[in-house]
Amino acid sequence: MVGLAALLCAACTAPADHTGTAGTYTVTVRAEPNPAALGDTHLTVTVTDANGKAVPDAMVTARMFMAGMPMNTDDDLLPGTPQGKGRYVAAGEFSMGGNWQVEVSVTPDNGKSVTATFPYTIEWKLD
Ligand SMILES: [Cu+2]
Repeated sequence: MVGLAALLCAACTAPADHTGTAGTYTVTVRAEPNPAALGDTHLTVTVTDANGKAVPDAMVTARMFMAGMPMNTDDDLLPGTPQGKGRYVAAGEFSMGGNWQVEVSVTPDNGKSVTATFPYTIEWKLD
């Protein structure tokens, strides 16, 4: 995990999907449990193209890291499993509380990788 400077993100604490842009794609990330919490998580990534159509055949990975911390390794590269209709699912873990980044990389069949990065604030669970 790694910790960049804390990003201001009002939406992070709401149980909402994160949506951003990767190249010409629109990428939406939902973490389960939702809102994201300490421990194992499933990330569902939805990719649509500039016309709003689902992109079902890209290679999608999600890298979970904390800026400034050494947990940023290739081990955190999680292959997304295509679920059809432009949805991809990856398993991962928020292994500590703090400010996380989830970097989603989309590589289309015939193109180069583009990325979108989403901030997640994870609270320590004290139970
Ligand atoms: Cu960390």
